[in-house]
Amino acid sequence: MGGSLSPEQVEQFDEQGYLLVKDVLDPETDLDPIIAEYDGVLDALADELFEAGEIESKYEDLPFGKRLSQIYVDSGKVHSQYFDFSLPQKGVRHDTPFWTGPAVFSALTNDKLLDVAESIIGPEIYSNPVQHVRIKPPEAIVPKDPETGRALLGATQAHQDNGVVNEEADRTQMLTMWFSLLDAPVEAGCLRVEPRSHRQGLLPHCPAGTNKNTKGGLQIPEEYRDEDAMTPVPTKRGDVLLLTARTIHDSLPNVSDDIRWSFDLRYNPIGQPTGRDSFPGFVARSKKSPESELHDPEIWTQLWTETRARLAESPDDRPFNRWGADDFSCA
Ligand SMILES: O=C(O)CCC(=O)C(=O)O
Ligand SMILES: [Fe+2]
Repeated sequence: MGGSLSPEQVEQFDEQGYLLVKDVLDPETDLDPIIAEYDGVLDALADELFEAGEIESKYEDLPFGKRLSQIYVDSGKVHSQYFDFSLPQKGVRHDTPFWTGPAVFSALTNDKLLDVAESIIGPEIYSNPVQHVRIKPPEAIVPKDPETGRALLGATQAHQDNGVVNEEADRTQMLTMWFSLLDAPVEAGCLRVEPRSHRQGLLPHCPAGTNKNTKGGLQIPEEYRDEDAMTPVPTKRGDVLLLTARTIHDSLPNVSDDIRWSFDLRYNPIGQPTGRDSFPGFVARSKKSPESELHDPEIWTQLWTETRARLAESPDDRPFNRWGADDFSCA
């Protein structure tokens, strides 16, 4: 379990643009503490919404996934920002919620993940702040956007992660590490990748609402990609999927009856631009200067709290990506 990649795995990643690494994380010791932490976050959300009269019950007897889904249905809203360990791309307020608890921090700094990252980007590892938790309820019940009729938190459209950051990061060796907290089979809406698509450079991404993209989110138009080549990558708890910043990927809709729950983290060599420099990253591992590594989850929370205050006072008006899309993040 865990550990560095073999030379064959590194070669496969270089050739295919993605790699599924089985059993990197231990479901019980690495993932269950994160799930336990989010139980408390959901408790707090239920309390707030109940007190505000937005839900009829706190649904305390339901298991996490069913409870979260029921709360979204009952309130008619998705509350993804409440759980996320990042901030929205615009409209940050002093009270914008986010969650940067110690269990989340321990995932970002997990040695097994960093060993894998080191095999790809070397031993000077920066935790890039383009990162999300995605907890997607079954698409059939998730509240819809009243204008488009699309699920507010549904399938992700085809994109390259390089396409959803600024030009500054075009030469950054940004590695995406995606893992599911629960098994993510095809029906739960696992990721799909287009193998070898990373070799063709950065492709155009169309913002939602343009005639090339009626679906929402940034999307690479179909003529630039091979829909038939899209390969689903179902994951089990503990598996980690690696993507290059140029690998075309999307996700399937969640047609199961439970949530699809994932973390997507990004790492790059220290010193390279992150593509979102108004957000705080940190040194996760440095062989050269171990004293620069961040090991304190409270300082990490403080970085995000300060960032929130700064952005609430003076919003950063620079677009988050070169395509001028509005506020939907598919990164
Ligand atoms: O989890 C998803 O649906 C999309 C994830 C994604 O695009 C990413 O991790 O870069
Ligand atoms: Fe992505």
